[in-house]
Amino acid sequence: MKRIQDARLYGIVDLGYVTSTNVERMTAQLCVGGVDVLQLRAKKLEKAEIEALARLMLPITREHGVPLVINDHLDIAATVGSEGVHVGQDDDAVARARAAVGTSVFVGKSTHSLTQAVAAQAEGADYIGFGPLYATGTKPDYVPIGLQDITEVHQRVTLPIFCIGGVNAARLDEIVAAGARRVVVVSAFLQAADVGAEVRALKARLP
Ligand code: TZP
Ligand code: MG
Repeated sequence: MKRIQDARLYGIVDLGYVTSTNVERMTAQLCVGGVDVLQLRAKKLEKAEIEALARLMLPITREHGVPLVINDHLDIAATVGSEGVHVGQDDDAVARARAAVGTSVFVGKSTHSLTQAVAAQAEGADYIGFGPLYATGTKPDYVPIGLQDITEVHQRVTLPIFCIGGVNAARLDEIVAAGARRVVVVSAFLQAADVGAEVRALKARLP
């Protein structure tokens, strides 16, 4: 199993872009393409359906040695035995997440500023998301933070930092030039004509 500490490219199966019927196929394509970690994110689905999707994904992600992260739902992560769980600023605290899923499961936290990033590290998160860098339809209500804090967040936070929000092939060079080492890509992968090829190509360009 790949370690979150070594992960550079983070994919998300977001049910805003993928239908339930296509989750298995999309999971396989993202894994074969080369994501290092994969999240299940389903803001509008019932819990039972999210749990069922997680159970569909797990054999595929495991076959590829890719850790599966459940977004928001600590109980689902604990029940299905995913490798990771992810919480946002308005979700459960990291300590609560860890208590729910146990010490072998890594806990990620979304951050939207330098202050939140430093706080997430102090709170005991295992990695952070940092963004949205750009305006994105995947998280439409959030104000983009731009690229200017990427260098400083890497100076102040020693955890793995995954830059997120509007990341795509066209923007990758400027994101990397701004100091990013790890990225999350959602819609640019899920909407690609050839998902596997898109993942492979973007990964090859991460320094
Ligand atoms: N958190 C901050 S931005 C974002 C999340 C979940 C969405 C990123 O999606 P995309 O499509 O890669 O912009
Ligand atoms: Mg959340």
